[in-house]
Amino acid sequence: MGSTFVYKADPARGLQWAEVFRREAPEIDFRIWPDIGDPQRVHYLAAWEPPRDLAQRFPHLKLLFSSGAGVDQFDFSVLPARLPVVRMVEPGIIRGMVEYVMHAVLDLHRDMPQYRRAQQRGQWQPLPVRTAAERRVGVLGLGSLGQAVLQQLSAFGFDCAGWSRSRHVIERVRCLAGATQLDEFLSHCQILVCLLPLTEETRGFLDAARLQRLPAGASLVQVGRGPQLVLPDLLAALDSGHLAEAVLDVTEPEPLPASHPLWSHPRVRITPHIASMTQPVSAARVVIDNLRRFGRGEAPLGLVDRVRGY
Ligand code: NDP
Ligand code: OXD
Repeated sequence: MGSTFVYKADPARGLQWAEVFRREAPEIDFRIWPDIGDPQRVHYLAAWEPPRDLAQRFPHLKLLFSSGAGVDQFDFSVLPARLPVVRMVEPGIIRGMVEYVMHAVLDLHRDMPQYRRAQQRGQWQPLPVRTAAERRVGVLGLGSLGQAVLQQLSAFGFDCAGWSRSRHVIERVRCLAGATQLDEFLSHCQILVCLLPLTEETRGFLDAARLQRLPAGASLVQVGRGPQLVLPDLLAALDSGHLAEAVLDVTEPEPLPASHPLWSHPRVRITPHIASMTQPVSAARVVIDNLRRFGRGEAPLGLVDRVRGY
């Protein structure tokens, strides 16, 4: 019996996945939701939101892929306990995130928010130029995205640190780990980039106390997930002057209501969760590669640890 792969996310991108599967894995019957064919043959599903009755609908499912890097949108309690879940680790989404964060960090580093405001006032007002080596940048989360971002930040010459649950070793980056080194890490960060996954441990992570640990005048780039940042605490930290600027790509809720005070805050920039996106062609190739790994009895790359939640 052959295998069916069902794709359940944006159908236009699904067509690009289909083309890659047709060329590079013609033995797999690739289908785009809701055209699932015989549900008994569905062995693989890639989805942003899997159907709630997944276990009943696809009784022979062998692998569930998230169509994005995050898996916080999955309700693990309704997924069969032994079903392996794989998050998206692919070069396209990594490149997109590196671009977004580099843009945000360079903009903050070179005082562009102040120059934009000065322009609005018609003011020609040079500020001292600092070198990248004089700017301390830190990244929360040293996964596939955090590490790629740090590689580029350190190539620019920034004074870089990173923080994660377990210890990592990254060239030219001061890597700190665990609760005992969090305050030391935060006190380093004149620009803090959050690239943590959303889990029970990271919900509400960036609160008043942690924002207060950043050096006075620090800025935040939030690209992880909205519920990690306590928005009233962010507003208070900005309004007290402790935080200089915030760049938010993710918020809670999304979309942010039009009446929310952050929209008009002069020192906040908001983008609508577009820092990065899975790129269909490179993602489909990575998924095909993972199917082959799985077929050889190897663990797929990006396998989620359900206990940790990422
Ligand atoms: P990974 O799973 O590869 O990495 C997660 C990192 O976070 C790891 O270094 C992990 O530590 C660390 N971490 C997790 N929980 C904790 C904790 N409680 N304390 C300390 N460190 C922790 O994820 P990715 O790099 O692929 O993606 C990160 C997140 O970026 C995604 O989950 C998603 O939310 C967000 N994202 C946002 C996008 C956007 O457009 N805004 C696009 C894509 C992703 P350790 O290494 O020790 O396990
Ligand atoms: C993702 C995202 O997790 O787009 O891939 O946020």
